[in-house]
Amino acid sequence: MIKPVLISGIQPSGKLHLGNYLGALKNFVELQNSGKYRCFFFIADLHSLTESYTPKEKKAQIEDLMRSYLAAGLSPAKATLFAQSSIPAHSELAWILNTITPMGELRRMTQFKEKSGEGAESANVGLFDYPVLMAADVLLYDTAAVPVGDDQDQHLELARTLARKFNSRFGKTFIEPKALHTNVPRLMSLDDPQKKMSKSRPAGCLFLDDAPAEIRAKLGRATTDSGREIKYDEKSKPGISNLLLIHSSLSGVSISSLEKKYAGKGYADFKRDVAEVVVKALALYQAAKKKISPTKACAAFAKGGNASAKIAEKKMVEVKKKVGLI
Ligand code: LTN
Repeated sequence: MIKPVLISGIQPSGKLHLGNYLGALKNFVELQNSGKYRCFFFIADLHSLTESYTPKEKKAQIEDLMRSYLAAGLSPAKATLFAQSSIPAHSELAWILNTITPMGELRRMTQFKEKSGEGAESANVGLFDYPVLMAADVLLYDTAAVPVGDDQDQHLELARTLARKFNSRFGKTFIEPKALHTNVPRLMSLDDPQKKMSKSRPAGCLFLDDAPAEIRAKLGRATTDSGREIKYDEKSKPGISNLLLIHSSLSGVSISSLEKKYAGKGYADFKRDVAEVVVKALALYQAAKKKISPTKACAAFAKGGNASAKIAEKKMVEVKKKVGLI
């Protein structure tokens, strides 16, 4: 039986945090290990050039993300791992798709509107064109499933629209990909549980590379709520609910069992325990990452790059024939 293709990527644009891990990376590893898909996981380095960076920073971010993929459990023996920029077909297909993409579709994209803000006219064209490159990433591999957060649904819908449009104009070439939503926890910032955990709020953000002392300090300072009960209630107890979610996601103990376990106990004890759960979970990842050198990581991604390039180039020949370039 041939397995359906699954693809996803993460941008190398700064340190990964626990929200990224539970929202994407951990899920990638589970999908890889399920054996149900032919998996491709890549580093969306071209996409990440749409945000400000220095070349030195960028190179370090790419190497760091490669090592993080491997440390989290993605394996070149089970999935094809590669860097987007190592395969020219991604940019090449993006260009051809550009020529069938209406400006209006891209102008409507919520992420573009949010990221460009008031300054849409000075925003770089890459930011505007971001969803078309993403469509190319997916369509090149005859992808069936794309695990993404719901913030990417609109982009994936565009990929489907472009596949349909290309197919109807030039003949069946692409498969329409589907978003794969799994139940991922949405972590909130430790210092302000009304806001999403994000690297732009470092005090409330648990980074995967944080040392145990930092983790304990951040959790010690985490905002709790009025009252003293340890109970899941996002509305009246957003801080405690977020900590319960973090504990449960990493320990595997259900939230209701945790509520029972901590009945009658104080916030301070609970926060200390959450810190230990986080320290323990990250220790495994951090130890694995230490053992993976940038050279070793780059070699694994180069191998995957060769394998994906073959598939992508074959697809490009088909595309070029269809549109009359060759
Ligand atoms: N836009 C995605 C990253 C991304 C991606 C993709 C995900 C780029 N290309 C193709 C899935 C498939 C993000 O920022 N989460």
